[in-house]
Amino acid sequence: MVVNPATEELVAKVPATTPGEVHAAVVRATAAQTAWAALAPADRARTLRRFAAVVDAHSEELAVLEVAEAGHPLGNARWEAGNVRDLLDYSAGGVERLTGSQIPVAGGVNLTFAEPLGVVAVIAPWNFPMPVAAWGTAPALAAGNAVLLKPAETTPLTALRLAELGLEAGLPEGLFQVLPGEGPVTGTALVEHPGVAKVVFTGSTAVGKQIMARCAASVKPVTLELGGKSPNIVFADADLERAAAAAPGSFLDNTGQDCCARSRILVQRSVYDRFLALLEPAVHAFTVGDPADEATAMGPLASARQRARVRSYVPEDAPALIRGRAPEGPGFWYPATVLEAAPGERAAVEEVFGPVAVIAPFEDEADAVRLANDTEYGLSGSLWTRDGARALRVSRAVAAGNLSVNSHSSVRYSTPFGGYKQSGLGRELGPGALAAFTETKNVFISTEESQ
Ligand code: TXE
Repeated sequence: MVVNPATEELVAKVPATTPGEVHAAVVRATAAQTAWAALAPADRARTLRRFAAVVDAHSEELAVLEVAEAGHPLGNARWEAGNVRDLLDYSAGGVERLTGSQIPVAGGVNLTFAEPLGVVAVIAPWNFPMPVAAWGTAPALAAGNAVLLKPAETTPLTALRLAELGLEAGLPEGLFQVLPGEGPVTGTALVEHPGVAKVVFTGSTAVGKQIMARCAASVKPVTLELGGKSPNIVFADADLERAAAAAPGSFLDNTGQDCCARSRILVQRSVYDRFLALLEPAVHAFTVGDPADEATAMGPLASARQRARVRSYVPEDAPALIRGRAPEGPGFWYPATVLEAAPGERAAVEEVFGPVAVIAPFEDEADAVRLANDTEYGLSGSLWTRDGARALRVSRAVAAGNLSVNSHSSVRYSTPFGGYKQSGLGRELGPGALAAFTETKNVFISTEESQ
């Protein structure tokens, strides 16, 4: 059931895919994949470029759908539609560059081939339904695979529309299918199906572990993009005004429902009070309201369930250092909240996935690195300093997949994205994205003369 998070109105009811229908989809996808992989690479690339062009032509419609199903501010949703288009174009550019190699050996010729895996399952979450669906789908298709995409229960609409646009662009029937449904039913049927060669999952760490265990039963490869509890480290030598102005976006964008959210703010003790004083007005300036309004920076949480989860960590009346305002009336609203980090408190160590950050002082560089790494997660992190050597030292010392210096930017379609530790396994996007959807085959051909 799709409910508009800003109005609580019913947007659509989408039927779930049964395990029997999953099986039929795998059969169709397998046939389509064989033909797709046999096409000239230039033809596959051309089809994906057409897909990008059709997405571009429908970008406003896709953005509006994302606002309706996920509550994203329109400006963010437009960026997301552009991200899908750009990733399709980028992946198309990789089709003809996906080459094998020739390795010198004695007695013959040794060749390697990058071969498609077959049918890939992409299981997407509800926090960024449209881009994350594309992050698995675009490179997998480009590498010659078929894709079965299971969107989250509450956000299937952009995924379903993307599949229609793919057909319009000329993707073969059956090559890219969207299978809405419940995770434990439709998702499990996909993960366990012997005809599915790989699973790409973005979601909670708990479900990621279950999926990995299920895949282990048949040694099926997985890519996992899981949770985070990322640090935002502010050193005393930083441009404090800039760091404070940027900090709200780093944990309030997407209403904090972002695996890269910098939800642990660590500030060097000598500038802690000054930073806090600068942060407060910056949080209040972060406009909250109707996501369909272009001026809005933060919309509601994505569902009643997610708001209940956030409240279970931090009730709206819990003591806070900074608390923003949330609109009254219908909608799953929750105010921007900054808490003093109390040792052992769940909100300080677990992923809240709402507009909530904890803040704590640190003494020196070693202390900052120790605190930053004191988590089971390792997805992203930011550090603010004017000292270039320190920027590099600390970036190398923080155990996370995506670090930003004097910035909170983590995601580009052309750079690798993924987590250390329990934040995930494997990388998406970037130059290696297509290779993650191939097997390497090695062929040795003897050049010995026959006797
Ligand atoms: O995630 P689930 P939930 C984190 C975030 C959030 C928490 C819970 O902290 O508060 O997870 O969210 C499908 N087999 N993230 O419960 O259940 C499900 O249908 C196969 C971080 O909504 O992991 C959906 O499509 N699939 C995260 C997807 O998994 C299954 C994004 C994600 O849902 C399944 C989302 C199963 N057994 C939540 N069970 C990120 N990394 O950004 C569920 N699914």
